[in-house]
Amino acid sequence: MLVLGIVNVTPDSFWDGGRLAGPEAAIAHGLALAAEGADWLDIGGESTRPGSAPVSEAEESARVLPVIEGLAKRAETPLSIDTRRARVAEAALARGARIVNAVAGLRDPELAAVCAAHGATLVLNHMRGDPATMQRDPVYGDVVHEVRDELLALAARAERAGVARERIWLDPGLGFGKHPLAHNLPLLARLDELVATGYPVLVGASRKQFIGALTGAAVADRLPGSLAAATAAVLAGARAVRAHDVRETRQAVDIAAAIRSARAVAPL
Ligand code: PMM
Repeated sequence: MLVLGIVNVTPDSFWDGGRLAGPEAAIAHGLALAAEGADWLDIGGESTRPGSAPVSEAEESARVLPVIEGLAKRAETPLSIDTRRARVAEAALARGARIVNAVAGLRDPELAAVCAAHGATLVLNHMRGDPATMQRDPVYGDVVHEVRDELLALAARAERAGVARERIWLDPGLGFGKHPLAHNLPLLARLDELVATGYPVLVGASRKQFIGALTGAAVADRLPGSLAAATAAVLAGARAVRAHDVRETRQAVDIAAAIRSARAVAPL
């Protein structure tokens, strides 16, 4: 069970935006998350918060590349670049990242080829619409089937571009063009249908809006709900969860994973 620690080098992410001013603070945060038990660090330089405005490629690169370079030198932990852009991904891979977290899927048509050329692992995140407008009125028939089928189509495209099948992960993209309850909850409740595709599944629920919609809790008070969602994801077969709070998530998912694996153990 992998815990993916979030390092957002952005002024405007919904929870940690603006906390990591400058590369040194971001590197120190990444090292702290690794010490707390992160198996993988996810570095992002463009907020995809609903309603957020895009940043330029130059600005995004200036935010993330020094952090990737610093962490690659100082930590053994694998690094992913959370980006929509093939050129940012390529520069990050050249500086020591090994994973591309394709937060907007393959909208940049070069992204899969960049991953293939570097032998990188590729996380395909499901996003309907774009961050500026995606939460306006997302409409699905059966959200679980549609998300699964769209992710499978992206995976097929990535494989055609040369990415090895075993390097592809799927992520249902909670909050990315999803109604907080009508869409995110079935995606978590029926996560086993995504797991059944055979691709490893990553889930990012940490402190997201649906937890606030269910409980009224402000972002700062959503850790318990985040741990419940991570636990549900692991029990349904997710192989990794993306988290702001690595120490607490580590313990929750290790217990959930142990409970799940006990299903397979014959009674004494
Ligand atoms: N969520 C956010 C950003 N990147 N990437 C993946 N693969 N899955 C997610 O759920 C995801 C993501 C938004 O959260 P943040 O602003 O706290 O990083």
